[in-house]
Amino acid sequence: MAKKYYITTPIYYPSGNWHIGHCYTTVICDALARFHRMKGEDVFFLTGTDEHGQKIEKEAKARNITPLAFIDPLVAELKDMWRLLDISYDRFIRTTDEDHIACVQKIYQKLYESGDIYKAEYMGHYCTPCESFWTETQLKNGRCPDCGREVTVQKEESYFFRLSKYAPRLLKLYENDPEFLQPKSRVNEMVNNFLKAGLNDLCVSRTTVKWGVQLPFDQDHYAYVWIDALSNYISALGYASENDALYKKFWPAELHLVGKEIVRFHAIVWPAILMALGEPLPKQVYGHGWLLIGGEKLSKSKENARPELTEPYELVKRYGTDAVRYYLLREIPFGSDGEYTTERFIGRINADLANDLGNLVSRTQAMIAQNFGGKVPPRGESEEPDGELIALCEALYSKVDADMGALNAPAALADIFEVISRANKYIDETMPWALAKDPAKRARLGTVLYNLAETVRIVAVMLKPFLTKASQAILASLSFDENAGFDTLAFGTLREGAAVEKTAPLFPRMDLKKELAEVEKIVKKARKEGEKLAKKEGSLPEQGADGVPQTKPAIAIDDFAKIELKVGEVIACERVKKSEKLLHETVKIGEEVRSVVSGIAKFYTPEEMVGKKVVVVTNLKPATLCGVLSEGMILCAEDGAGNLSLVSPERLVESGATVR
Ligand code: ME8
Repeated sequence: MAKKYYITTPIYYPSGNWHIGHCYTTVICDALARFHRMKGEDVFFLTGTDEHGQKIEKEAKARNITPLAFIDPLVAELKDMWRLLDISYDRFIRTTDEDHIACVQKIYQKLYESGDIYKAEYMGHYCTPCESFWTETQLKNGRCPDCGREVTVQKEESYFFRLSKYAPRLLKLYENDPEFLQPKSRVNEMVNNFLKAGLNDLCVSRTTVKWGVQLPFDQDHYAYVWIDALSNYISALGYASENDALYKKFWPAELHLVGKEIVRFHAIVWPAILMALGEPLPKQVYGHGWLLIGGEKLSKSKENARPELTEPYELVKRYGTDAVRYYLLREIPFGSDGEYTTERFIGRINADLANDLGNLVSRTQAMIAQNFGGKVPPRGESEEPDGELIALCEALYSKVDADMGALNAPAALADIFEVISRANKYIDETMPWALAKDPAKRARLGTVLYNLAETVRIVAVMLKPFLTKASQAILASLSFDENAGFDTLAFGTLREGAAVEKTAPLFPRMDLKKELAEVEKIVKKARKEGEKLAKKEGSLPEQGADGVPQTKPAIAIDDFAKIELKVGEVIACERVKKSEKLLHETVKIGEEVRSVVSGIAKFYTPEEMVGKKVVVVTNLKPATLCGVLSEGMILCAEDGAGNLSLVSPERLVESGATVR
């Protein structure tokens, strides 16, 4: 029976603003899934979306639509992105899928019945954007230790999971199974920062957030999003359902690949839940590093995610699926962070794909066309330096297999490209163009070109998990089976006489300067469009023609009374995609939460805005600015030079207070 291989990505928050950082986990998982399939293993590759929780509930409310109406287009966008990147998942799970919801309810019921979930009063510090509760000691300067935003104190009757009970077993797990969590540095973090201090029981239900899975034993309570989300790894296989054949076959997973910021949930909470359920643990959780821009995590809520530059759709459109996959798989040292720049991206593609791989393929095709009428010549007798090239080709699979076993795609690609470089050097050493001039050397020329074609074929087979498009094109150009697996790797498999076609250059060389200028143009154009849209759709504050504030006619007090002004507190803030001027604030006004767009991005960063008390015009007709709903206007003072400064109450007042 074939070996099974179950691999998962985290499930994504459907928040839009996708950037290549998001693609990192999934592209690596895809390469691993494809690699294991080619080994003949029975692979199940899972990805999906994490759709419940307060954030979604609020976003939908702010737009006056249902959560699903808000989420569905984003899920479609994500699926489209995975299609563009050739992601070969076996299931795309949504936490709103019926079978998932039923499974989460069964998990809660089981844990409640076994006493691992119990009811008590909860008070904690909640970070809404991160959907995380923190204890007093975990806060950093009173703020969320993950994102630095303000937290709110929340108190309610809740259900708790006895996480504390599992701390000793978790510590043992880390002692006895060094493979469970990788890389090693993350183990130290879990053990020293969390486990050694002992664990608190985890609050696993909410009454305030209704967009979630209702608990089967208490209808007023809804599942905590992280328990809901983590359960996807087994609900997707039919755990605790009538149809649990996939679960029986594929669980435990070989690998949960996740970003380092969510290791805590996967390496502490998730194994404890599984222990409580009496189910086996995944064999490995791997916490990978981040894609950085300017030294900071590329992030949708920070200004560094310039959509025109980092949106996967744009990148694939400009450079192709393989270039984006290659960059992600090759450039970032596995386990560490890696900086993204256009220069590095173009540099990588030019050096490796256009020069090394592209040249090897096109030179081989051209020389076979020129000298052997486009047919693979006979292999003939080997002589030096053929042996070294052949030996490298023959050793390649076991090297790449070891690399992929260690999840090290950059090392696997480095090994494949070592063969490519060796083959290019082989061309320089054997000088086929000189052999072609001497009729007595025709057999030798045939051998050299055979060896090159065969190396190209082997390299193409090995590249299939990584470069999904180019590998197919190369194999097709050699009239070799595009579905070829690793069982075709023996050197000498390529048939004499097989047609070799010349293909268009696989990766045209890019001019970095031109590319940078082009990218700058795209950014400028996108920003201009954003501003135009903002002006057309909404009401950015107009200035007088010369920047001098316009004098308006006097109004009666009744006119002024028509304006409703209230104090609000900004609880979340992000930049508006494609706009230089706009910020999108989530403002809490008393009990109400509103989405507000304001033209202050040049004067305030999103991080600065969070926690600020502002004055909001609350009875302004809603408008859409750059596609984002605005349900009010934040008041600012504007100086003669057009600089804006927020208007705030001078003394501490509650949000919701009236301004008059
Ligand atoms: O965390 N570099 O979802 P998510 C590398 N819903 N990886 C990055 C990245 C960057 N700059 N930015 C994001 C969640 N990612 C939860 C998971 S699982 C039960 C629930 C990665 O949409 C991130 O590390 O915020 C994670 O692996 C994935 O994108 C999804 O992140």
